[in-house]
Amino acid sequence: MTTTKRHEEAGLTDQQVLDMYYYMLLARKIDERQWLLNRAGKVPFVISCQGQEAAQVGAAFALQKGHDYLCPYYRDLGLVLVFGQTARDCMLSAFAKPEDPNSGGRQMPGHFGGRKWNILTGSSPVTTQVPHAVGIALAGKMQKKDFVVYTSFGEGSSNQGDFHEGANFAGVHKLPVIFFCENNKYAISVPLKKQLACESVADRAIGYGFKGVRVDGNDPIEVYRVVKEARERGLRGEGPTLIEAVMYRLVPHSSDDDDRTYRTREEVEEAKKKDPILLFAQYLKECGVMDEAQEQAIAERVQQEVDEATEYAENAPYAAPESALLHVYGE
Ligand SMILES: Cc1ncc(C[n+]2csc(CCOP(=O)(O)OP(=O)(O)O)c2C)c(N)n1
Ligand SMILES: [Mg+2]
Repeated sequence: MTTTKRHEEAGLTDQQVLDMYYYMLLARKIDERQWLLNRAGKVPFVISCQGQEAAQVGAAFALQKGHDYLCPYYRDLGLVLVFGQTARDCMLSAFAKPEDPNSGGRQMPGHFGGRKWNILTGSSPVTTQVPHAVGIALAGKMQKKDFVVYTSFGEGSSNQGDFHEGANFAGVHKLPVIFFCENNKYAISVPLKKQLACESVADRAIGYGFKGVRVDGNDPIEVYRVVKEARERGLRGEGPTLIEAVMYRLVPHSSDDDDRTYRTREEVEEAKKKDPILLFAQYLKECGVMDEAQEQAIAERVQQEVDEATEYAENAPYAAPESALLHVYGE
């Protein structure tokens, strides 16, 4: 049986979807390794992308790398890998080594940032990245630049004032912002039904005068398609778009959380049947883009990158203790 090549209809080549698969798998395997390192007492904290890779990689492929701006959130490993961060960068951050490009090991993992990738660093209070994204878009509009700003956040974070203020301002000024909500059904232990009284996060766009779209976050091709459309709308001066990608957080909130206290194992096992990586591998095989040998080769390449990154980061030197006071007080 051959499946229609939905990716071609979306404007993606066979090579591009293979690359998407590679990035999704790389994100997953870095994440899995970091959990092992955490449990072995080698890295202090992990905050996962597991279950969200399709949405992150699909979105990243629809943006222009090195040109558009990203104001991501802590789970966006798949997104930042496509924009240029490497497995080594991520491991350096996990081990809090000074070579970490995000912050020299000074921030928690997941605080992605780097001028060379147009990734704006974030802070720990959730949703603060949203008004920042809106501000960058306003600056771009005033300077007549042709970039869009992409900002992502969880569905729980869409209840914060920062989201509503940012969305309102961007709507009024028709700014080229893509508000990308990764609805993974939980905000730590709080399930979706206790977070929102409305049907969907996407509906919130109506209140701010722009388009809201709900998309299957386990399908990178669909996510690519809607983010590409949102980008084009932004560039045409038609203002922002709110995209709600629906998925499931496959692991606990963080390495410090025990999700057995608030959700059943049956629920998690059920969600694993829709694991975006398994579904995408299946799609690529059914439409003849990837065979067993290619799948194996991608898995080996990823494994090798993760191994090398782990070894490098573990052996990298720590910062000198006296450097802890740098950038804290005026010199
Ligand atoms: C302003 C603020 N309140 C609370 C927290 C603690 N906190 C960190 S992550 C999180 C849950 C966020 O849930 P959601 O937005 O759905 O994102 P997810 O972690 O599910 O991807 C909370 C409450 C915080 N960091 N900042
Ligand atoms: Mg959530």
